[in-house]
Amino acid sequence: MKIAHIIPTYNEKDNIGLMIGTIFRIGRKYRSWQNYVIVVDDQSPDGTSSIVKKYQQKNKNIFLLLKKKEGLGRALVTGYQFAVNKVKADVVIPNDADFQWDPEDYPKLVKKIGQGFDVVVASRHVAGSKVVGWNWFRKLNHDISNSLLAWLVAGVHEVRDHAGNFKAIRVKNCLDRIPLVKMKNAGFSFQLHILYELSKIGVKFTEVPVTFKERRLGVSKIGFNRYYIRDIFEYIKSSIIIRIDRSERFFKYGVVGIVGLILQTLLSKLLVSLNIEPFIAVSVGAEAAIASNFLMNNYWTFNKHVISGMELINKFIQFNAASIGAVIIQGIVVFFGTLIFGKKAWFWSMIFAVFFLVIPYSYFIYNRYIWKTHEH
Ligand SMILES: Nc1nc2c(ncn2[C@@H]2O[C@H](COP(=O)(O)OP(=O)(O)O)[C@@H](O)[C@H]2O)c(=O)[nH]1
Ligand SMILES: [Mg+2]
Repeated sequence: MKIAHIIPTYNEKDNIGLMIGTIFRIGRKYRSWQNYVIVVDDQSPDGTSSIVKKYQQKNKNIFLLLKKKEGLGRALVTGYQFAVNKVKADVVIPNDADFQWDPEDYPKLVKKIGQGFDVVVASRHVAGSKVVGWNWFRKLNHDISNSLLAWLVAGVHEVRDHAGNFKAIRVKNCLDRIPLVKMKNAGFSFQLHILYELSKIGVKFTEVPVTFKERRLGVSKIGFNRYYIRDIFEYIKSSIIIRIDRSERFFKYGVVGIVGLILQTLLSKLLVSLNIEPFIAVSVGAEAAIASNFLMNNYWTFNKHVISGMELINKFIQFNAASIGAVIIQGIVVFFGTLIFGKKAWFWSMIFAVFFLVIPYSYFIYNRYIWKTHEH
């Protein structure tokens, strides 16, 4: 198993060598692990990179990515992309250089990946977690971004600690499905954004309790400077964008469903009034609703990924194949409903079928098949 450790650095000359050494020392205890360290340095003026270069001479598994000062978020995107595309890692583990997150904990994270979890977050908010030495400013800063913004405003509930860097992420079928190129976060809002992106593709999350310590050497980059203010605003903006993204889709989804049901009712009513057997009328109506749902979802709900031409036809056939069960369920229920209660019962039979059978059925099918294929 290839494990890529991503360490963003800005003025970490006192920590980076020790961090690289510690990661490899721990890794050697596990025979089947190949460890790689990717240091993403924003040309730190303190000469962090020259220390990394020294280590590189003895170890081929160390990479140094040098870029201009663009912030933590940009550094992490660069590191993640390198880990996925160049190192072709199986697991990615970002961590800070300053030992606040103890690298000794990383085997615990990897083991959870081995147990089938896709995203394993080192957490300060689960039973057994501990935080040492936070002052009121750090605590307030964390509580606002974590509890107020990430949990309440953005509504990301897959984990309780959204703000930390230290985590393990499976690459195959997980991180490799995230559009990293589109992530533009400059600052620490990257942490929330990546969790949100991962939550959207429906992977398995877990949290591992750890002790979060004080920085031993060097200085924190957090404090009142122009980067910090920019990052705070970016975090607020990200939280709101995530909330809108979520609720907008949920809202549109509901509207599409209602429009489909109205269309189906009108068409079925028309056909019944033309003396067509109700179970056939309802089946035709159901098919019309499927077509309407499909087109509205394509051009409205998922308007950022509109498909067209041959692909639209292919997808429609796929969508129909998945939805055919819904047509059949309604046909059968209306057939027996009218058989037992008379022809007039067609409408309530249809409503019963839609709410108690078709909606749960579609929910299952969409989650299982349609969104899977949509995400790629
Ligand atoms: N490449 C890069 N790394 C950064 C930047 N800002 C912070 N880091 C690194 O990100 C990690 C966490 O930063 P730190 O200053 O400890 O933040 P704090 O723990 O919130 O006080 C450390 O390894 C920093 O060197 C940046 O702008 N660019
Ligand atoms: Mg730190």
